[in-house]
Amino acid sequence: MLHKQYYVEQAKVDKLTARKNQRSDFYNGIYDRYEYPVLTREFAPVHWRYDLDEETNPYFMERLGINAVMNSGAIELNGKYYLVVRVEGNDRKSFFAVAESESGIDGFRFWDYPVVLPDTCPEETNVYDMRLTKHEDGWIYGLFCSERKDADDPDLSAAVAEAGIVRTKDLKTWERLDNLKTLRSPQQRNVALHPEFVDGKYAFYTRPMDGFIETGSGGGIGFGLCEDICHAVIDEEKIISRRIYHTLTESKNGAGAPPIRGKKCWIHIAHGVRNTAAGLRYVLYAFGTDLKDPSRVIAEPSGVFLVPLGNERTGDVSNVVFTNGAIAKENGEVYIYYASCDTRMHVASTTIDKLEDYLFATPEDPLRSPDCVRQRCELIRKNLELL
Ligand code: M1P
Repeated sequence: MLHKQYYVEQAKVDKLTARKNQRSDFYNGIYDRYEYPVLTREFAPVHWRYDLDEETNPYFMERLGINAVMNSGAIELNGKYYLVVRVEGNDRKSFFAVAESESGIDGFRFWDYPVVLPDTCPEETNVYDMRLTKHEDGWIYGLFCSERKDADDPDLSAAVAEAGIVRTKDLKTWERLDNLKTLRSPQQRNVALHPEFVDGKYAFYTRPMDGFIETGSGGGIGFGLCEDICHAVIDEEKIISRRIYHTLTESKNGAGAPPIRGKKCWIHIAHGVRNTAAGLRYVLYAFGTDLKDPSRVIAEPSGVFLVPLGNERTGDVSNVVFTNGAIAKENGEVYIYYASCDTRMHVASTTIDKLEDYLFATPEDPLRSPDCVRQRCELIRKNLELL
């Protein structure tokens, strides 16, 4: 017989998991948003948080609380939808856990145990933000941020970020490979693996950074090739999506999920960051690259793709949306999973056709107010002729 509160808490998790999600009344024609987050910390199993033994926990106290669930990799396997979720404990450390759903928009339930990655580096203090790639070599790769204290810097917050690499066939057994080495960039975060070979090599989207927070001389989202994924080394990183003054990527940007193969291009949904008086603002933007040469940008619609709205604007790190997972279904539907404010997970749904129309028919950013107003006046003039 368990403590009676166990049944109360478990009923709350079961109710959340059983809750049907539905499209909200938000409209922009590009994607649909949903009424409820797909995961919050309240979805974490009771047996992850409480000691269920009445002898050692007579007050039924939470022992290992969960603070947030966020930035999740996503994959469809055998008709089911899986998120590899960044779960942050009350101790600030993140770990990965698989949550499974039949629909992709609701019913996500965590597996009994979190992912236990091979522990290969004693200095590694935190791991987060896994991007999953179903690669044509047959493996599912997970690329994530591996963070440790910068031993050369006395500042207590000084850290080093590298890209860790694991691979699996079933999301249960994970093999750890060497961390990615980028010879020209001291730090890396937001690294994703392209799903196909490019010139017979593994292709990575990188984010060169001089420091842990600041990208410094890092110019944007990079692209680099390497032959051996088990000991991945990249020399040259070609910047494909540049940081630009007075745009949403002015402070930094980073790849989202690995790109989706469309009919006309590789579809990328990335994040861009700008500074404001209220701190950094993270939004999503999109671009398209050539199907044969994924390092060549061929579509660059202007402006934001998705921003935090309503309740999405508040949380542990406010004014942030972040994506590192998306699922393109066989029927052309696309689920984009995004976190708000490093706190909870949401889904937006669209289609490949809509995304490509958005990419190619949305005008580019003319980068100056006078040109932007001319661009808008042209749209208004054309519309007024129709009204
Ligand atoms: O807090 C917002 C995001 O900050 C980082 O992103 P970036 O490297 O682009 O600054 C990441 O740590 C991410 O986890 C976090 O959501």
